[in-house]
Amino acid sequence: YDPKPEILLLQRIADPGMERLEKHFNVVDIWDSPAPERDVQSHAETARGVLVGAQKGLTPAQVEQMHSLEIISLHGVGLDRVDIDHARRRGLRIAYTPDVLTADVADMGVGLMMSTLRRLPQGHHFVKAGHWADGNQPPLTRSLTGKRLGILGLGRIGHAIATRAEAFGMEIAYTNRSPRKDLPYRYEPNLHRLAAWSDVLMVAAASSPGMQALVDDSVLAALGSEGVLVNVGRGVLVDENALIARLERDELLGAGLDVFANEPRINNALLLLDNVILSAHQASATVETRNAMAVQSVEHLIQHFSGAQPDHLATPEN
Ligand code: 8YV
Repeated sequence: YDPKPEILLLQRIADPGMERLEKHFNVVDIWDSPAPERDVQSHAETARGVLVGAQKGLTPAQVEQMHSLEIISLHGVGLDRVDIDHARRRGLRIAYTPDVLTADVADMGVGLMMSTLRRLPQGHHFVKAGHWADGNQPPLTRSLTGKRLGILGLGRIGHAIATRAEAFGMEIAYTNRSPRKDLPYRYEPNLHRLAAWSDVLMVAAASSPGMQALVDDSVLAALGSEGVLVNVGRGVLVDENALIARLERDELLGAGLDVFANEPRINNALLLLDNVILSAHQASATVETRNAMAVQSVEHLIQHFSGAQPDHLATPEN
């Protein structure tokens, strides 16, 4: 008899979290499994918790099979891998890690913005390829200072991006489900108008049903041929085919992307473009933040199974 609750692990987590997880639980690690569906099925009656990330989640049908399931602990902030309504109907708890990654994700947004405007990766390759030594100069790039930053989604991450952009002397406006009256930035309810105003459109929103391709071709057209798109939210928020078509025709200045419609097998057309900077969904991927996310996502499980309410619940309880 094993008194430790069984936890299905669908996400690789950093060592400090893994050690705690193994101490408190009977861990079934299926992150690397060649047949995760079969593994979920064979633990459907016994697993009382799952730990999931942005890469691998559970379908509602899988959740439905899991009769002992009590809690889904998400290693991350984006809830799009979990069907919240379905989980709520099932009476499941969903915990997530909203605060610990904010600064790093915001830094990545700013880093991609700067890399796109100043063409840092292209400059790096220029030097390494020996073009500078051969007497050439790379083309001039663009300033951040004085540029207009439009932020789609002024949540924790969007706000942290805004405070960083202020330090660069950028003008800031945003669109959001509702205005943030507590913040000094200009609210623009209309995404097209925001894009038309912006030099850089920064996608920092979470993805929820109905938000697919919110940044569509007409929004990209409004951003214009001097405009830059940065995405640290979710790939599905942008019409990626429209984005690629506009980048191919130089109808945008550039794009800095950490997230994609299909990860990790991204659209090959992106690999051929010189005006795009690609990052492998790395915004939260620092040692510091991944340690914190791992520990926090495990802590939520420990809290739940010791009869406490987890600190960060996606569906708050009274
Ligand atoms: C992680 C993320 O890469 O928090 C999110 O929503 O997408 C990222 O922080 C992911 O959750 C890793 O599991």
